[in-house]
Amino acid sequence: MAIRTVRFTHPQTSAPFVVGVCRDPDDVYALWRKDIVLLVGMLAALAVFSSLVLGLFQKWQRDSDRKIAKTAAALVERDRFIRLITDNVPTKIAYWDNSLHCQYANNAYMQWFGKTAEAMENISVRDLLGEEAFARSEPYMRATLAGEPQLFERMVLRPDGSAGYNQVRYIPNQMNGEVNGMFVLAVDVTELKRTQAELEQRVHELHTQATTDALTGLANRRFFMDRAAEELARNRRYKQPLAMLMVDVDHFKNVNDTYGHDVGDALLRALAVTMQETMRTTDIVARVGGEEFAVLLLHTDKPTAKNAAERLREALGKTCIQTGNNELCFTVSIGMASDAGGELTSVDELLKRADLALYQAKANGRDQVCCHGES
Ligand code: GH3
Ligand code: MG
Ligand code: MG
Repeated sequence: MAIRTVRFTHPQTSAPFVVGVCRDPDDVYALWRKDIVLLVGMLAALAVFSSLVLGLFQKWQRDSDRKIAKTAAALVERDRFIRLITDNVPTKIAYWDNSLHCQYANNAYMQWFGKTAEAMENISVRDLLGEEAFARSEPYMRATLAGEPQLFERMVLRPDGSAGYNQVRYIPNQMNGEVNGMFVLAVDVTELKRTQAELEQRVHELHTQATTDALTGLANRRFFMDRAAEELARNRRYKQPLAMLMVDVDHFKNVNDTYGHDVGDALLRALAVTMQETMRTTDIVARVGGEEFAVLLLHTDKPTAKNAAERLREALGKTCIQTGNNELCFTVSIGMASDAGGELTSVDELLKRADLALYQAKANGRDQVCCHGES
């Protein structure tokens, strides 16, 4: 709007006067009209722009809702998938948070402890295992929560009271250097353990059968020869003396012929007991033939071995068995061969020398000890 200044040239008048100003309303409204058109135009533009933005926002929201719903559905499906797998494996699987409260347990795990899913939810490990089992497991759990995976075997009592064996694996759930909890994987190895124990027992029995004489329980010839070979090899290295005794019962055939085979067997068993009682525990005593025994005296020089052989001969001579009213006693002959320290390399040679000495003892009239190399 234009402002015009009007100056009166002769304003001296005492009478009031009125100034009338008149404007063409078209001029006035023209201005308004221009503004209103502008305003309406701007509002329309704003409305169009807002609707556009709103439309775009709603589309984005619908898209992201769809995406969230899809992701949620995928998560539910994955959860179902994982549960389907874990619930159908015999391995017991659980997840414990770092305050040792249960966050997940599969069917096998719940069944092992006889618990329902509701009972398992957020249960503390101490409540689940009980004080004693918890005390045994706690060090492994602490180590796992410190980031070290654990693997161990454990005897556990089932809710029905029966004992079982678990092979247990604790795996730390580590993220960005922090352990948030731990997975527990436990495999029932009860059957495996039982089979393993049976197998070990069988191996032990087979080993015993292969190395022991069934009649007397002494070492058999094979075991004796193997041990003698080992000891000879050791002696060559450490230059230690050793000696071998061959012991043969005198006129043993008479026992069988007169009293029967059973009595002969009983006498052989009695002689075996005496031999074990008389010799040192480090000596190796074996039954190497029908009524022949052998002894390997470790770290023993010739004079000491000779004394031991004499002691043995006397002890065996006093070993008698009762047959009815009779007491049966027999003498033995002993051949001895010795090695001062690493001279002999072959067990057969040592055995041969002891046999020759035994032959000598028999030839000299029995009930005596003969040493190889001495007449
Ligand atoms: P010597 O040694 O004094 O020359 O006479 P011997 O009678 O002991 O000699 P021989 O070697 O001829 O006899 C050994 C006997 O031992 C023959 C066999 O009947 C008996 N014999 C061998 N093994 C066993 C056994 O396991 N049980 C019994 N009862 N007798 C056995
Ligand atoms: Mg004989
Ligand atoms: Mg004999």
